[in-house]
Amino acid sequence: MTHSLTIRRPDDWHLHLRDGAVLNAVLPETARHFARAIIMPNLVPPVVTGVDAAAYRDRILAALPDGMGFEPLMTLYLTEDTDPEDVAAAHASGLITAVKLYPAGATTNSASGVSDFRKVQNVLEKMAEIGLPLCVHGEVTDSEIDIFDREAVFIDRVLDPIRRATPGLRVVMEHITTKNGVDYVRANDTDLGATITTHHLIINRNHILVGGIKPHYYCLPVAKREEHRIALREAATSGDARFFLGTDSAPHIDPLKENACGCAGCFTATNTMSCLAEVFEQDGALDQLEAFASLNGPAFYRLPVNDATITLTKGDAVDYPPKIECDAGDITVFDPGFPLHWSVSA
Ligand code: OTD
Ligand code: ZN
Ligand code: ZN
Repeated sequence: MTHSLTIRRPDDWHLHLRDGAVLNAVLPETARHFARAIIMPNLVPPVVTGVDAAAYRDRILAALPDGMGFEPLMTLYLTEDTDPEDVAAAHASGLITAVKLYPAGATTNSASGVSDFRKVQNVLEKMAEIGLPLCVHGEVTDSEIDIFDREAVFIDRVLDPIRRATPGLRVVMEHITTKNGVDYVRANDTDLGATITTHHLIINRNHILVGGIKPHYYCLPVAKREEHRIALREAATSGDARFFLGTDSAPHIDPLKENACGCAGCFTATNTMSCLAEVFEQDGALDQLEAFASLNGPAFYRLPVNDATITLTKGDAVDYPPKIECDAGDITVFDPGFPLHWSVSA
């Protein structure tokens, strides 16, 4: 039996850090274990231009406690007014690592997202030309489409047409939640990858709704049926280089989650690596954890892997705080529903 596992330091290829008091509270939770993260641009107002991204990166670095190393990989929020030349300049200077596509209204702070995909075709073509990846929140927003079907319908109606119209565009399907998403990635070439969150490997829709509504398990895309969770587990633990970790750790203070109209998002930064070690061990795939968390993402983004390592050690149940304190209010840490035995050391 494996009791200790040393892997390259992981990266988080999809992370929400927010701003202000929440940024200060959550940044150390990620930086403790992760070397880099793709930083989501859905602030209010969103990070739209290179100037916005540079200022946000400065605020993140200023919030980093002394002695902690962490590299934020910035993204721009794609709008119908995005200027392809601004995107190209931000990429050329090394400021941004990806551009993020939100269908308007799909998730938290996505009101400025795209409604008419033809209006961003010029940006997508520029990105294909310069090799800049597009990160996609893959859900349609049409009110007549059932929320549990929105990812599958997006693949057929939006994603596949965009990819056909834009040869060479490198796309990351963010936080896939369905077998349809897994199958679509598997059926395509190396220009397509997908992130998978920690929580979608652990919860299905019953966890949200059976025995009382659990607001801290509510996120978007919403967790689906068990068969989909199993497909995600198979993809994540398979070693297939097209699948990699993007936690989508999305903090909201408790009063906004435990609310008659609660915000979407699971905050997993604190215990993600312990959760993943448990998941991969359950599936007899501890030997694939490094690929999923530390190798496949850099390969897709064409970045070097990290030189540093972390060590996961199995022992008595790991203590982690149930909530992170924040000047704006407490933030509840994801509860996987089973004890965690793998502690992380640098
Ligand atoms: N999903 N919450 C948020 C974003 C994500 O779709 C996402 O990436 C958020 O709060 O920013 C969520 O449930
Ligand atoms: Zn999203
Ligand atoms: Zn997200």
